Amino acid sequence: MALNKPNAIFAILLVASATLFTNSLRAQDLYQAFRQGWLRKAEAYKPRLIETIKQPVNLVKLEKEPSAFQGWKAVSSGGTDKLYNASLKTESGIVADFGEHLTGYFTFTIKALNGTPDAPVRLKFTFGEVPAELSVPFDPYTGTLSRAWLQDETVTVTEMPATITIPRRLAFRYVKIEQLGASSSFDFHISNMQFKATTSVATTPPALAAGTPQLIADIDRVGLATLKECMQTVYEDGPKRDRRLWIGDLYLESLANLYSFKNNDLTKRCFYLLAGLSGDDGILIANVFETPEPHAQVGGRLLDYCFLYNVALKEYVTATGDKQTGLDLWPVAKKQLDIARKYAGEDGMMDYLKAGKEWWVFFDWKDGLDKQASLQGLTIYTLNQTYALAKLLGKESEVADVPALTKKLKEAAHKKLLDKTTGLFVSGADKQISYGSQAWMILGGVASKAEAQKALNALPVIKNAVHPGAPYMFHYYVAALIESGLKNEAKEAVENYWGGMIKKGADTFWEVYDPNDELKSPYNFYPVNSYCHAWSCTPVYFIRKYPEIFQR
Ligand code: RAM
Repeated sequence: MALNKPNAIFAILLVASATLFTNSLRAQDLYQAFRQGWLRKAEAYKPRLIETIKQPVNLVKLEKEPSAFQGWKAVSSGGTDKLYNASLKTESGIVADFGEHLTGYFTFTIKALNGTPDAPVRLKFTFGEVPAELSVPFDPYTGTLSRAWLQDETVTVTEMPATITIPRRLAFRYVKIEQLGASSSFDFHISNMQFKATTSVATTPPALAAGTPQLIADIDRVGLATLKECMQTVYEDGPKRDRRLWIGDLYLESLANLYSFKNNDLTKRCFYLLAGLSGDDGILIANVFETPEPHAQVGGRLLDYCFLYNVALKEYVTATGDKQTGLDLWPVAKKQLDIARKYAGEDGMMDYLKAGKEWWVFFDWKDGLDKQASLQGLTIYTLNQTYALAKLLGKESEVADVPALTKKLKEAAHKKLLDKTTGLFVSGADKQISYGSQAWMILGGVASKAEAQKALNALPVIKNAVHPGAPYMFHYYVAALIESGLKNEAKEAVENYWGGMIKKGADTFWEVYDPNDELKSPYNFYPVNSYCHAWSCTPVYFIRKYPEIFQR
């Protein structure tokens, strides 16, 4: 349609104002000048995945056993020949064990044994990281996360022989094979199974000191396996679920990596990716996806994780001396401190109630945990760590207000949250006592060494103390024990908690572990928990960073 003159002028004006509007929107992007460069660097540091072909090592039977983890154990039931040589019709429900946790792609070959294949065959494969995942019915599904995270896959085979790869990437040790539909006029069998396992880990860390206690060596081995499985083209939180980069998980994985596989490029990739995908306001988004294009989870704002980005960056620059990455990403770290400034009150206390309304304030999977003390402690910790980063980078002048703010928050916390009679830190209106509150107050440096020891020593005998709900919070508790000089207690805590998982048969460490409630799930259905979870790998960091505590 041809435009007459007034219409043409109107159209030109419209385009011009639209361009102005878009430009003004772009101008609101705090990192406009850097964003594409950060994303390019993230791409440049993307690791090549190492692929290894694995075969099942055994067949197993799953047996109910009240003393086994979640009530199920896998008992060897012979070699894989039994499966490969027999008709699947008679072996439906058979379980193959690959002997270790693997992440990658599953391929099987199916062949007719006798008769003429005259109809499709339908099979169901269920992949599990732990025995209970293959034993507990998934339906009716009661979980709060997508039912589709559970790894049961139906495959219809229309002709045979056939070699079929299940398209979905899987994370598992055990696979159950069931026959859902077949014709009576022919028999068939699975003649081969293999798994293309992937990880970006290419190195083997040094052996632990001779004489390291066996349990610690086992914890280290399982921690390394956990970390290796989570190290794909980003630090994933869990290869089964959520299969993405979360800042909190990245922090703990990058610490463990510094003392083990030393894949610094992967750490850099994750820092740049998160920076490149942060909000236009400069605030980080807690979790991001790599495909089909790198993108952040819309609305995924988690306060504690914004702070931990700074801490992770500081630890990385300190350990590697890579100031360039620190300088590139300094604007991001600096910006996250606005969160502290926004919620710090005149009285030196963080307005945790307001923050809780405006953010997801996480800290742990623990119902009822009061987060006042944790938030106050983490904020102080972050201010300290970010200031240390600024010093490393020669940027103190850009955060000149930080030392005074830190002091104010610290003094207020000491005055308002330390119960001088019990020696314990309290949190919230009900003065709740928790492991988390003690840990974060101590890491924030609110307690003197003597006060810290007093608080941590008092904790185990407090009846109503809120315990950590997940290994994530347990990490900070152990870090606080070490920080306070309670070395034996730190070692015992690692031996009891992660050693507890080892004793229950863990091949990789779990997302959630409550020694008194093995069926605990933040998602109302424990088979959807992740049983190879990044934030649970941190004993690797403790054991290797502090050999004098753990390796003797
Ligand atoms: C869990 C994820 C991840 C964690 C978040 C907060 O669902 O698996 O590990 O960082 O919660």
